[in-house]
Amino acid sequence: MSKTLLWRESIATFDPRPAGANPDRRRREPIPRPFVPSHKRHRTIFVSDTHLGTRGCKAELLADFLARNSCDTLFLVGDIIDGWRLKHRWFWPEAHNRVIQEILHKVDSGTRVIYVPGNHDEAFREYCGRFIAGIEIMREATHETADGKRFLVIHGDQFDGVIACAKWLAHLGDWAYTMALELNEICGAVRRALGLPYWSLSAMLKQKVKNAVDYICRFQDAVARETRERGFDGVVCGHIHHATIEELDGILYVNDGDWVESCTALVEDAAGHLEILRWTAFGESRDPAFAPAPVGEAVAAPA
Ligand SMILES: [Mn+2]
Repeated sequence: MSKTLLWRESIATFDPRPAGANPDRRRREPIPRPFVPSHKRHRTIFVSDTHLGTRGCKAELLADFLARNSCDTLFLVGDIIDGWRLKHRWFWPEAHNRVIQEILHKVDSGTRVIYVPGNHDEAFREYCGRFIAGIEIMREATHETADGKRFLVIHGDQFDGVIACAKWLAHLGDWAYTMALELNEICGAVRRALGLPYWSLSAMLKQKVKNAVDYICRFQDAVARETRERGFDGVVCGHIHHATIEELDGILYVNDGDWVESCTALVEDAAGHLEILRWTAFGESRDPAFAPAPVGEAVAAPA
C-alpha cells in the first residue's frame, strides 16, 4: 500500500463520537518507520505554522524533530496543513507524508495529540470536539504545566482584526535588511549613472521593518491582554512566525515559532520548564538552547 493511501485512510478514520475517552489511541499497529537512534523525552511539545503543502515547509527537519523527540502531549497549534495554498495547487512531496506519519506514530505510541486549527487550516475547525485518526480537534485548548501554571493554547489569528497591519511585515527579518543594504548600494550606483537623485531603498525598508516590529508588539500585547482577562497565567500561540518566551505584564507570552523560516518548537520538561528548540540541522547537531533575541534587537539595523 502506498504511503499516501495509508495517510488518506487514516484521515478517513473519522470518529463521530464526542470528545472524551479517545478510542483510537493504542489500538492500531504502529506505522513502520526508519530506526531513529537518538531520542529525547519531553512532557509537552508545541509546534505550529508548519504549512504542510507549501514549498516553504521544512518538512524533512520537522519529521526529523518529531522522530527524535517524544512527549506525553503534543499540541499542534494551527496552520499545520496549508489548505489555502493546497486549494490552488496540490503540493505534497514524500517528506510531508513523513510528518503526518510521525504524528500518527505518536498517537499510536500513547501520546495525546491535540490539534488547534489556525487560519490556513480553518477547514478543520468544523470538526472541533471530534477525533480524526486519534487526534483531538479543538478550537482552543488549555494546558497546565508540571509546576501548575495554566496556559491558554490558541493559534492567534483571532487577533488579526484587532491589529490592522499587513502580517507579511512580521516575517521580514534582519537578514532581509542586510540584503537591502547591499541592494541599496547597487541601486544608488545605477541611479547615479542615470543621473537620478539619491533615493534610499534601505530607509524605505527600515520603515517597513519598524512596522513589522510594531506589529509583533501589538500582537503580543493583544494576546497577553486577552489571556489576563480570562484568568490564565500564560498563553502559547503561533501565527506570527516569531518564537519567543516573554513576560508581559505578569503574563507569560510564549510563541512556538514556525517551520517555514526558523524551525522552532516549544518543549516543556518534567519540571514544567519551558524552552524553545531550534531544529535547523538533522540529528543531534542542532542548537541545544535557542534564546531568541528580543523583538527590538532582532531587527537592530546597522547605522
Ligand atoms: Mn496563521
